[in-house]
Amino acid sequence: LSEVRGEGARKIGLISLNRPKQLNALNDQLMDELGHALLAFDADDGIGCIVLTGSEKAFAAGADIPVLAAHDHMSAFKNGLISSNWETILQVRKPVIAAVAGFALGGGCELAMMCDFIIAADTAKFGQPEIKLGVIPGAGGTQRLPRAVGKSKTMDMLLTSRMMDAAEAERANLVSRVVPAASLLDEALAAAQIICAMSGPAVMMIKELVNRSFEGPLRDAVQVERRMFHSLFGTSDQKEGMDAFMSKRKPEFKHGS
Ligand code: DAK
Repeated sequence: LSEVRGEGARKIGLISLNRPKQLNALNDQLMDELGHALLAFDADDGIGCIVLTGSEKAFAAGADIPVLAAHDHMSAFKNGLISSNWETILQVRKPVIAAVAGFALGGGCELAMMCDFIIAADTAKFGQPEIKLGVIPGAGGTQRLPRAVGKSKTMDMLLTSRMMDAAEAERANLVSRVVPAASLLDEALAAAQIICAMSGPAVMMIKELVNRSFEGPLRDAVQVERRMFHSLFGTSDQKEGMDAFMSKRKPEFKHGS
């Protein structure tokens, strides 16, 4: 869902992820719509800043697991797993603020980290629980999370699958601020409104330069991550992990044997 909010010469593009029954699990259609909405706002001179949000219960609970579960190694490698619009957000030159309430897990956490900064509701929970499915993060999580919160917390979260609540996420610098859930959208829109009133070129240059401090080796690393992610679709643990999730039972992993 996308709409224009705010006042003044340059307004805010607000995008809301909206698959409530699946906790905003990210599938092709949603990622394509998101990609198009982002590019449309980016191209619109009347828009100065973009806010990306989800629902009260979930920003996004990750990639759509039944979609992932249908893949094998070659289909993942040849066609990608989900829409090519996964990284469209990285082409956007205007700032994108993630306003996160509830779950931001797996690809949902990775999507939030691809935004320029995260404002969290006190209900927010961040995690990269892919290991429970017998796989690893596939959209930058192994690279962007350590850049944000450091190695130890990243290892802890990725290896144990534990979630981080909003207070911990603020202490760890994953989010820029935590606000009461009831005022999340207002706070994010207020920040966006301030940015809209700033010089557009300066805003775009700050975004480009701050991102440059992360981007060089990151891209290569994410590409390596992608190939490894694809390769896990050749393991029985991936089939088992995803089947167990869909059958609502505990997985029994064979550890690659
Ligand atoms: N996919 C599909 N459906 C999901 C889902 C998901 N990720 N997460 C939740 N749902 C669905 C549940 O199946 C359930 O559906 P029904 O049974 O009602 O039909 C409904 O949403 C409500 O969920 P729960 O009943 O489980 O609700 P709870 O409050 O008990 O638990 C939860 C909420 C978020 C803790 C739990 O649903 C959960 O653990 N969800 C899975 C989280 C997860 O493992 N996420 C990581 C997925 S892997 C890539 C790009 C991205 C990715 C990979 C590659 N490339 C570009 C290569 C990303 C991968 C991932 O994100």
